[in-house]
Amino acid sequence: FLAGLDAAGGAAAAEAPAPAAPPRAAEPLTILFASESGNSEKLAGDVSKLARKSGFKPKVVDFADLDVAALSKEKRVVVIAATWGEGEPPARAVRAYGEIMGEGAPRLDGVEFGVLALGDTSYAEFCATGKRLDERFEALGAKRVLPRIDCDLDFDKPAAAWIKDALKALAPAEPAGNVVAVDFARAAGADEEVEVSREPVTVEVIEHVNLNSSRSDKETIHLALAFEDGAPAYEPGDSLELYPENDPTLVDQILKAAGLEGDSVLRQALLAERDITTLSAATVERFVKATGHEEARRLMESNEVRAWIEGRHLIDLIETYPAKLSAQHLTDITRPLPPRAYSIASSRAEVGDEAHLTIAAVRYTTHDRARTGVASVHVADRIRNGAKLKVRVKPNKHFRLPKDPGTDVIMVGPGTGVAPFRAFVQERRATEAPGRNWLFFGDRHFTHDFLYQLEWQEALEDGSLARIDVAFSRDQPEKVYVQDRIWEQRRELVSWLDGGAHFYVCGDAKAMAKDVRAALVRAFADVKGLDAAAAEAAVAGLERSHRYQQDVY
Ligand code: 2AM
Repeated sequence: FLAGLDAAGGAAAAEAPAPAAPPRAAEPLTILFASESGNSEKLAGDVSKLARKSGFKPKVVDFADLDVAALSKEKRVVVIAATWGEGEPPARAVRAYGEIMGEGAPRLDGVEFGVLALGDTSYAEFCATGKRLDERFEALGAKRVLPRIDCDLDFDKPAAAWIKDALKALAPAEPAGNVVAVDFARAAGADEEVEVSREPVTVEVIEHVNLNSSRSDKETIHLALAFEDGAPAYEPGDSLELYPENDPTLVDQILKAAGLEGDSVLRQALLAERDITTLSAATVERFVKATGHEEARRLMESNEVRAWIEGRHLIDLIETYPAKLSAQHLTDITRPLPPRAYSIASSRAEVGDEAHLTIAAVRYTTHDRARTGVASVHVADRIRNGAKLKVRVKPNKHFRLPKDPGTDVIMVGPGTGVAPFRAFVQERRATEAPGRNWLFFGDRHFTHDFLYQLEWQEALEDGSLARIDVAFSRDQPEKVYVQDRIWEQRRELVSWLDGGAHFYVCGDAKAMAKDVRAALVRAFADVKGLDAAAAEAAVAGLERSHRYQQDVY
């Protein structure tokens, strides 16, 4: 049996003549996850499944619900942690993360652990949350049984391999020091489960409309997609991952700079399969390795590399440091093109075998070069009615309508953040949910940017919206934002919340979501006469009881 536990993994174990292992009690294994968009949570489920098959007794715990003091009682822990924004832990994990990092953290002597970190190499603080937890667990006395893995967006395969290694490393030792027969043979076939099993499907675009007026400085595409074989079972709150194609002009610029014009196979690969925009320190390193470019090496080894990367893309690197590249070099330098997730803006109860998306075209200029968002501008510029797209549902069970249809909901969704609330309102209308629905919407200008204005008017008329409060930020000299409306309506809002309403925020994570939360804390303090700490505790209580949910990006 032991032979089966080396590098060959489960398959070899099946061939080894297995001595009959004595029956043993399953060994406990705790899988902690810190998730924002659901990837860590999904991997935690994968670990759990494989662990159970391998003879462990797994327990999956969300950081949001973690009792940090009780961690010292664990025997072995797998930590799966995502990093968000500029090196921050996921919002729901902030409390427990702070407690683990803080002075009151328990000793973890006797705990064995391994960390799987998720991140995005296009951000400077790649995998910071996982790295810090990995160091912290060790500092608190826990024993690291295998090196941490830091995964980029294409984490499926490396994560699956690490999970297998982790379960081997965590397998309990017998007194003689031998590894107990954790049954990887029984786990044969588990590969498919650890890999993502949700296959993308092809859909047809049946509606493609710009929701902004032609005089707006924004362009927000409403996209209706038809599933041929019936819509997958998505729920309001879920996202749809869209597999984009790169800008063909950019592909040609890269091919030209690399001296590879005319390679049509490579061109197709760069269009549909490789991430040809992201420039990170890792990209520069891979470029230097592939080309041996001396000037680029000096940049890589200097302190300026981060500042240089800021606002630049791969094309800037290739044009600044010209080198003859091969197709293999370009593949080595780039990473796979990840799909982009968009909140679904429809309910199946209302639209049947369709899914709708609300996608703002991202266009900006940095370092004198026009830049475009890969997926959003693919949709805005190169997709029309009748086009086909590849998509995959990404469930989000942390952004859900209340189970009780009688519960009121308050929704805060400026800009494209309004998308999931269109799904919420459709669902509540189609299911005749008696709870009241209150929407806060904001954008730049009333006349150009009031997304889905007619639908909201109809919803107000048919009662599926009880009220809507809008903040058009640029229609007057002073900026007005959704949080200003929340503050103005604080009495009514707190009374809804006291009556059990759920509160939802979708949209910009960097500023808006934090400002909205702060406004709600101030509203509680003012309306209920609480001090700042008590008001903060009231909002934290809403979060803990899952009555304050956010989907931010
Ligand atoms: P602005 O662009 O005029 O600053 C949707 O993008 C809307 O969100 C816009 O009206 C935008 O205003 C606004 N917005 C920008 N920053 C915000 C913040 N910190 N909080 C709430 N809304 C914000």
